[in-house]
Amino acid sequence: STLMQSNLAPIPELYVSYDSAQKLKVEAGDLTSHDLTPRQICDLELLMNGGFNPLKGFLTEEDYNGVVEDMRLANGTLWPMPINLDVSEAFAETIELGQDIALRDQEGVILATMTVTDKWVPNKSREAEKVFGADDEAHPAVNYLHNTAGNVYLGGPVTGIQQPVHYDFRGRRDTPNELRAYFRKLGWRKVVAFQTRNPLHRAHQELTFRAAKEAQANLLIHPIVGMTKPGDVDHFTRVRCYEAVLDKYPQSTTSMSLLNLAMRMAGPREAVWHGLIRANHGCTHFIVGRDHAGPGKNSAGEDFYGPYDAQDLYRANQSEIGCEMVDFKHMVYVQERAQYEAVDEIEDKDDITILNISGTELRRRLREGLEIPDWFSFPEVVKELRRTSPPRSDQGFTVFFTGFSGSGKSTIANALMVKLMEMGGRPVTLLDGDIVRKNLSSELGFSKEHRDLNIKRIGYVASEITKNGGIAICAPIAPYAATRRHVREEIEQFGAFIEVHVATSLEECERRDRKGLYKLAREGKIKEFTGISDPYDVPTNPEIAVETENLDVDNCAHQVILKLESMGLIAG
Ligand code: PPS
Repeated sequence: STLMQSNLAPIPELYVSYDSAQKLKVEAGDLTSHDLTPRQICDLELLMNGGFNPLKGFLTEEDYNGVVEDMRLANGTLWPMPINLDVSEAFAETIELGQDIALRDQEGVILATMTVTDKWVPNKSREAEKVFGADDEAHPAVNYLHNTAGNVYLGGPVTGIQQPVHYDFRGRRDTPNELRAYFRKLGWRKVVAFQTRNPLHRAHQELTFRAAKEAQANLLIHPIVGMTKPGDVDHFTRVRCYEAVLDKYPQSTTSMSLLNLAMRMAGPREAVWHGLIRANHGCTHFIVGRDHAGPGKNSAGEDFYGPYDAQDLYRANQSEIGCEMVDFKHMVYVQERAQYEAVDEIEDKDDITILNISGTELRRRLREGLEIPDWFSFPEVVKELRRTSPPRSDQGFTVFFTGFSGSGKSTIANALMVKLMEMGGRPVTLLDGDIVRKNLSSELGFSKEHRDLNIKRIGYVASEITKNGGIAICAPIAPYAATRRHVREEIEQFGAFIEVHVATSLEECERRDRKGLYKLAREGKIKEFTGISDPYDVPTNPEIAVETENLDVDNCAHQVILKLESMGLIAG
């Protein structure tokens, strides 16, 4: 028959034709333009290529309210995730309703234009509560919402000019319509998608293989290469791993495509969103596991969502999602039988040995260079992971001192540097507060804005050093907890971050007053002086706090060395 299956017919995109795009691109050069953030680029790509169908642009205020309150657009359509163009207040002030703006990527290339129909200040706490389940910054998306996202949202329809440019794995990226056409061509009527942001090991291979068999469907491995949870294995490494695993499936039943989605780790809502996206990509089935897209623990140390909340919400909305749920078979390795089995199908549990290696345990073994058994993963995958995650003792790291002026940060940092250089092995760079302010941050003062800028610059340099296998020692006051946290996140992508609170009391610092600054601050001759006329957020969870009042410098530095040893960062 010529009738096309609904999951395989083309879906609407937001792109204009090639000729119009050329013209529009020139015209858009005169428009006010917004430089998209990495997350907005991901969102825009899926808006334009139909991955977020039926959205036609960034949400309007009315749609946003409906989505936040009960997962529905104003017209009643199911849509669980706010997709907003967040901008700064300063930028928003320059925009009038009805105005067209150009949306540029980070190199300045115009990807789209947008007609701004809505502009509003969202209630971020409400968004956090409703969408992510709690206004708790331990949730990566809530943290993003409060600390990275702009305070004003712009909404309105988008006109697509061109796709964001990708230089990596080009042949493995497909738009929804490209995948639909591919399935059509191969005659794949049923396709079960597997969402992942982690490397695949044998258990995943088994479960996806089984899911496909059960649904009598072909399998699409559909990993996220946009933005995942901070701290995840980078997508370059993962894709090389996926390519190795792809060979382990029966040929011609399984395919892989990369999805440039910016995840929010929103658990249940995220599962529904993922299903809608997969339906747009021509899939008929979707695997939802235990704790799907879970963000980890909240600030009280508990899980944000129940382990099966995602499956429940998905099931309740399945008919509207248009992509049937295949629930995750929890696969475990049975040592006596040397094979993986679905845990709910094992009857003789008392007589057998079930082996398992958690994600945490895997990371520990990589970090410490320990064995990763063959039953757990594929040798090719382990080899890739070891290439990117050498043992901790071969990785770079950052020691970040924080404390009041005159607390002894610089002195201890210097001693630490000398001790590390004595040991040898890695290059060491000291980014001392005073030194940084003479060069890297020479034009900055001590307002909150300038201090944050100063710390972010130090964090940037330290993250580059850490990434390249060196040791960065930083010693600024760094009075703001949120900024320290930002730096920690940036660095922990590449190596360890050791926050050292030099816990000398303000009274003691003032008594010592080594530079005579406290006296001037008391007299009002220095304004905004930390501890006197400016705040200092005492670190709540530093890796180590050193007391300088009863210990000499050498001893304080030695304490840090011991900590580094216990973390496996330096050979004992
Ligand atoms: S910050 O807040 O982290 O950006 O500060 P930092 O770069 O570490 O710079 C702190 C040093 O600058 C001197 N100084 C002041 N400190 C705090 N508040 C005010 N208003 C101020 N004005 C000058 C002071 O010598 C600090 O040096 P340290 O090494 O901390 O004693």
